[in-house]
Amino acid sequence: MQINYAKKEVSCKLVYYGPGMSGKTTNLEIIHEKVPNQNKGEMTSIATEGDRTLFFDFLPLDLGKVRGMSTKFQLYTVPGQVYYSSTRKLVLQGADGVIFVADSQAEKLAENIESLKDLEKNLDEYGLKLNEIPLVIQWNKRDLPSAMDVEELDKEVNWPGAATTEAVAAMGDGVLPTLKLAASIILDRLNSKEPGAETKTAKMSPEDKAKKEEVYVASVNADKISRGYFNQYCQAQYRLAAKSDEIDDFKKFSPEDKSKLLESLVNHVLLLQDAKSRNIGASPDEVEAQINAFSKRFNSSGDLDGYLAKRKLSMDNLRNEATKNVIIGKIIKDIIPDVKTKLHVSDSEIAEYYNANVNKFGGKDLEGVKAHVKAGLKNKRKKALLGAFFLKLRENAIIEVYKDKI
Ligand SMILES: Nc1nc2c(ncn2[C@@H]2O[C@H](COP(=O)(O)OP(=O)(O)OP(=O)(O)O)[C@@H](O)[C@H]2O)c(=O)[nH]1
Ligand SMILES: [Mg+2]
Repeated sequence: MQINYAKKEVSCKLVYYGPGMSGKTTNLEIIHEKVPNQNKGEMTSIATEGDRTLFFDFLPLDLGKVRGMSTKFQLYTVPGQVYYSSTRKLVLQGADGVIFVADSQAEKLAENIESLKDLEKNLDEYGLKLNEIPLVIQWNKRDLPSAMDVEELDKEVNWPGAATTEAVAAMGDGVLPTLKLAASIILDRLNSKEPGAETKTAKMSPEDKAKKEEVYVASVNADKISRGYFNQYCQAQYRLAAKSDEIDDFKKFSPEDKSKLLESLVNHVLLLQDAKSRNIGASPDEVEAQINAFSKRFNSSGDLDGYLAKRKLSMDNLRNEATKNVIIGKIIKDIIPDVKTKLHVSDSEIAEYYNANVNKFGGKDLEGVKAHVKAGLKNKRKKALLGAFFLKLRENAIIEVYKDKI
């Protein structure tokens, strides 16, 4: 939650979570349709392939004044498909509240439970608890014949004891009440500098308190980067780059290294934001193709598993990297249509580099190192192009880095 006292403005992030096809995007579409124009911004969706959400949907909303403060809500949905676990985690970052859209159909019970557990796990990584964060569970698709009784659903799914609503999102029923309920719980929280809340805080152990007060290391436009997420990013980057025999369980970084890693994470977030504004995403097939290309390094998939295990990396870490690479590739094509020409390295350039650095090649002749030199020069050029691109993104962004928090 960002509070700007000077502008008397509160900005909250509310995330719609839930299994695939439960109706999260539909909720946002209905809100977009029903809310008067002056109160809403544009809805952005990154969806292809039968309208499944690939990254997230986003809708900024102005809910008017509460106690003299104007309240803005940023609504997000996550992609429900099991595959997109890392994206869900990223979207959840900095959430002030969650609406869990459950599919009421009996055959979806297991998926609902799995998705809520997934939410619990992802929140935990940000130091948040399912029964502490403002949470509303929406029993959606009440119109379908196999919809379970809400009492039954409550017993089976609602172990956090969250507030619940019923909806037929596709018909627009129950969508705004769910949003209003979630918004009121979040705003109550804002006002809860009341005695009750303080007693609760006072009772918490110092560790719990530290966990609850999320610390941010940077903000990039509307997104905030928590320290927890940053630490995970550092470990993952280290593991991706490390030589496998030297992996530490937990790598400690120098302040300089941390600063550099934070710069690169800020770039990563800028990239995702830019991709969103260009409607660019990475489809599962594209991500898979990247991973396949990468695993060609190994002889069989067993070796890829071995590589990941040695580096204590998960498939998610790899997918994250692959997704980033796919998106970078597309953005480059978008901003530099003639990228192929720009990245072309000519024979004379290769020869020139070879002649200038001939002592580096240990007596090998030009033919023997040509491919290597070519790849190196191409990489250098790619880096320069990307550097210029990130510089431009940074110029147009509002970035704050809290060095003392890293
Ligand atoms: N019968 C019925 N269908 C619904 C209801 N709400 C949504 N749907 C339909 O369910 C399908 C999936 O809805 P989405 O809103 O795209 O689902 P989602 O949760 O965003 O799915 P992912 O992006 O894949 O995670 C669409 O065909 C909707 O029209 C409902 O209340 N009743
Ligand atoms: Mg969706």
